[in-house]
Amino acid sequence: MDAASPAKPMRHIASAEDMRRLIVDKLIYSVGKDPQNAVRQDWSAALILAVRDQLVDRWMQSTRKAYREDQKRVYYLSMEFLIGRLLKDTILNLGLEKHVREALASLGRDYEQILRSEPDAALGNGGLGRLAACFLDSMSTLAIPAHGYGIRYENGLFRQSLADGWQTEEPEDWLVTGHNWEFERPEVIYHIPFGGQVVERHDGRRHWQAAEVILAAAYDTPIAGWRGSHVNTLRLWAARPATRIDLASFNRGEYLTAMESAVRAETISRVLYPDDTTDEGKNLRLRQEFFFTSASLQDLLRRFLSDHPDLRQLPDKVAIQLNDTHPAVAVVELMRLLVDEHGMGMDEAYDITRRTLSYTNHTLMPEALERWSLTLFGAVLPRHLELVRWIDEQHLRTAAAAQRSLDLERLRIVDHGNGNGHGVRMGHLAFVGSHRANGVSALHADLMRRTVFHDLDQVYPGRIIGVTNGVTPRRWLHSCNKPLSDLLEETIGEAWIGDLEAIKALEPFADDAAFGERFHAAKRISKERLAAEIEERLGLKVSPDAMFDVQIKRMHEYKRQLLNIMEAVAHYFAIRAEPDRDWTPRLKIFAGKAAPGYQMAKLIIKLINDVARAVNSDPVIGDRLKIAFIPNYNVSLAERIIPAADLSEQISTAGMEASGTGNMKLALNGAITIGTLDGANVEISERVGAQNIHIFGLTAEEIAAHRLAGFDSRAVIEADPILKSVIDAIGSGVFSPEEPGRFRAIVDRLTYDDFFFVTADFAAYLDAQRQVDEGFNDRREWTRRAILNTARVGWFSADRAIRDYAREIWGVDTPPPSAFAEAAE
Ligand code: 26Q
Repeated sequence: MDAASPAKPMRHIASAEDMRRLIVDKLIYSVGKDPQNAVRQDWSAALILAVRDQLVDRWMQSTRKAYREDQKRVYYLSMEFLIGRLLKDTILNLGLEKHVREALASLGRDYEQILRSEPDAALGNGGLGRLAACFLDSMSTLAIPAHGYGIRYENGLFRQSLADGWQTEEPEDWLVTGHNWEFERPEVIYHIPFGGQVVERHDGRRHWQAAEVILAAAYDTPIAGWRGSHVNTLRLWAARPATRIDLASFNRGEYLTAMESAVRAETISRVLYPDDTTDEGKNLRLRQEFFFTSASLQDLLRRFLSDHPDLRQLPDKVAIQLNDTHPAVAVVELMRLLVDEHGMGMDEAYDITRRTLSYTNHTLMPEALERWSLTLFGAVLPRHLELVRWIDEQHLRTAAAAQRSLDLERLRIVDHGNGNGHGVRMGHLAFVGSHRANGVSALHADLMRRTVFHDLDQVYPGRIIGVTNGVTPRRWLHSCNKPLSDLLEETIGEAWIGDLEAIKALEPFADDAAFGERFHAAKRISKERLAAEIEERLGLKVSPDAMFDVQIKRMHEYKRQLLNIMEAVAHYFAIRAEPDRDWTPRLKIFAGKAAPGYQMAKLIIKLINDVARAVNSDPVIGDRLKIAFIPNYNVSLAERIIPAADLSEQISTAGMEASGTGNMKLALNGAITIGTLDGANVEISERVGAQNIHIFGLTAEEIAAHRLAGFDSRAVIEADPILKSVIDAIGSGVFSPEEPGRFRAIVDRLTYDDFFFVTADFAAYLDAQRQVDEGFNDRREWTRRAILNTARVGWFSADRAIRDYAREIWGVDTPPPSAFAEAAE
C-alpha cells in the first residue's frame, strides 16, 4: 500500500451490508432519488457509482506508482473502443459479485435485471474496436501503465432493426441515460487547429496559422484488470467550440458563419463512422482522426514533460501504438509538436518519432486502405502536408540507397497517381514513421510482407512482425459463460482466469465420460437461455437439441454469409426431397450489421431473412432446420450467443480476414470451427489439431493463383447441379415470390463477378457441413472434441498478445504468467 494513501480505502466494501449501504448512499446523494420511487435505471446508476468508487483508490495508486518508478507508459490510439457493458466484468474483476447480489436482494432488486439495463457502449464497428477493449483489459491485468485514447462519440454504431427482413438503422444514443463510469475532466482541454496556411517566420522556421481552433475535452473511464490491483485509464475526447473561434469570419462581421463553425466543431465527436469505405463525407472523418490524435499527443507530451526535462528521452519512456491507420497522422503531428512547438531539429524529431510509434495493420484489402487526396489533406492540415513530403524525401533516399531495383513510385507515401489523383497513403506513412508494423495473425503478417508492404519490407527489413490477436478470458469466458466457468473452477481451479494457458489442465478430462456429460450440460443451459431469447425476440420456437450453428460478425461479402445461407438452401432442398432420413437438427444463427451504404451486404441480410421465412414456416422441415437472424448484433448479444454455440462459422475467402477474434471466443467456449485456412484459423487449427476442426476450401495461395489465371464461376456453376439449383432458386424468386427479381444482383455477382470465390468453395463447404452433421450425431465424441477446443486455445488470450507487444514492440516489462497466476491465488 502506498504511503500517501489511506490504510483502508474510505469506501472499502467488506460485506454485503457495506455494499447495500453504499448503493443506497449513491442512489440518494448522487442519483438524487428516493429508494421508494427509484426505477431500474436509477438502481443501475447507483450500483455503477458504488462499484466505480471501489476503483478509485487503486486507480490513484496505479498512477502514483507509474510516476514514482518512472515506468515506461503505453498509449493505445484507436478510433474505436468497443467496450460494451462494464458493470459485470468490473464486479467480477474486483471479486464483489457475492456482496452485490446479496445487497441487491436485500433491497428487493434483481442483479441480472440491473446488469441488463446498462447501455452497451458501442464505440466501435467490430473486431478492431473490440480488440482495443480486450487489450485495455489485459494491459490492466498485466499492470502495464497504459492509456487508451479515443473519441467520445455521442452516437456510437447505429442500432439495427429489421423491417420486413430489411436492415433499418436508427441512431445509437448511449449517452442519453448518462455514462456513469466516466469522470469529466474540465481542466484538461487542448486546442486543436485546423486549416489555414503555413508561413515562414523571420527566423526561418515554418509556422502554421490555423483558420480554426476546436477544443478537445477529456473524459476518463477507469479500466480494472483481473483482481483489480491495477487500474488504467480510457481517455475519450469530446469536441467543443472554442470561445473565440473562427476569428477570421467574426472580424469580417460574418457572425452567422462564426456560429455555424461552433456547431461544426461539436460535429467532430458526434458520430462513429460505420466501416464503409465507399462513403463520402470524408472531410469530417479526416478531422475526427486529426482531432483525437492531436489531443492525445499533446496530452501525453504534457504528462511526459511534467517529470522529464528532455524530449530526447521520449522513446525510452513512451510507446505509442497506432490501431490501424486511423491515427496515422500521429507521425506528422508528433513531428510538428516536436519541431514547431518544442524547437527540435527535423532529423532528431524524425528519429524520436519513429522510435516512439508503432503501427498495427488490420486489413490488406486495397479499397480499405486509407488514402487522402492531397487537396483535402492540404486544406485541413497544410503544415502536416509539408512534413509528409519531407518524410517522403528522406524515405525515398533511404529506398534508393537500399536497392536500385525497387519501383520508387510504389514506395512513395505521396502517391503521384495513375490518373486517379494524388494522395497520401496512410498505410505507407504509418509504416515509414514507425519502428514496427505488425500484422494480427501469422498468415496476415506473411501476406503483409508479400503484398501491400512488399517493397517497404525490402527497404526496412525486420520491421514487419506478426502478433496474433487474443481475447480476454475475463469477459469471453469467466463473465459471459457462468455454467462453463463454474465447471472449470470445480475441475481445474481458477488459475486460467488470470493465465489462460492454464486451461490446458482440462485436456485429460476430454476422455472422461462423466465430465463430458457435465460439459454438455453446461452448454445445454446456455442453449436453453438463447432459445428462450430467440422465441421472445423473433417469435421463433427452436429446439435446444438442435446443433446451434453460429455466424456472428459484421456483414461483409468477404466474410461470406452468402455461402452459409446458400448451403442452408441446398440443405433445405435435400431435406424436402427426403424428409424421412435422420437429418441432424440444426439451428442456423446469424447476427451482424451491414454498413448503411453497403447495398450488397444489406441485400444478403434480406436473403437470409427471406430464406428463413420459407424454411421456418415449412411444416415438412420442423426442427431439422431453422434459421434465425437476430437483429442488432453488439457486444452483449455476443456474450449471450457465444456460450450457446456448437458450431463456429469462420468461412471468409482465404487471405481476406486478417485474423478474426470471434473464432477464438467461440472455440474457447467449446464450439467446433468450420472454416477456411484464413487469418487466425490457421493457428487455431494448429493448436486444436486437425481432428477437432473442419477446414475446407481454397487456400490463400490458391485464391491468388486463381485471380492471376482469371476465375470463371460460370463453368463451376454449370458443373455442379446442386449449386446451380440453389442459384436458380434464389434468382427465380422461390424465396421472394412477391418480387422474383429481388436477388438479381446476388445472382449476377455469383455468375459474372464472383470476387469472393463463393461458387469455388461451395462444394467443399457442403462436404464439410455433412461431416459436421455426422460428428454431431455422436454426442460423446462431439463433446470430447469440444472440450479439446476449450483446453487448447489458451494461447489466444489477449494477455499473451499484450505480452508479445510489450516485448517485441514497446520494450516494456511484464510479470511472467506463472508468477501472475500464483500471485492471484
Ligand atoms: C475506414 C475509413 C472510413 C470509415 C471507416 C473505416 C473503418 C472503420 C473500421 C475501416 C475499418 C474498420 C474496422 C476494421 C476491423 O475491424 N478489422 C478487423 O480487425 C480485427 C482485429 O485485428 C481482425 O480480427 C479482423 O480480421 C479484421 O477484419
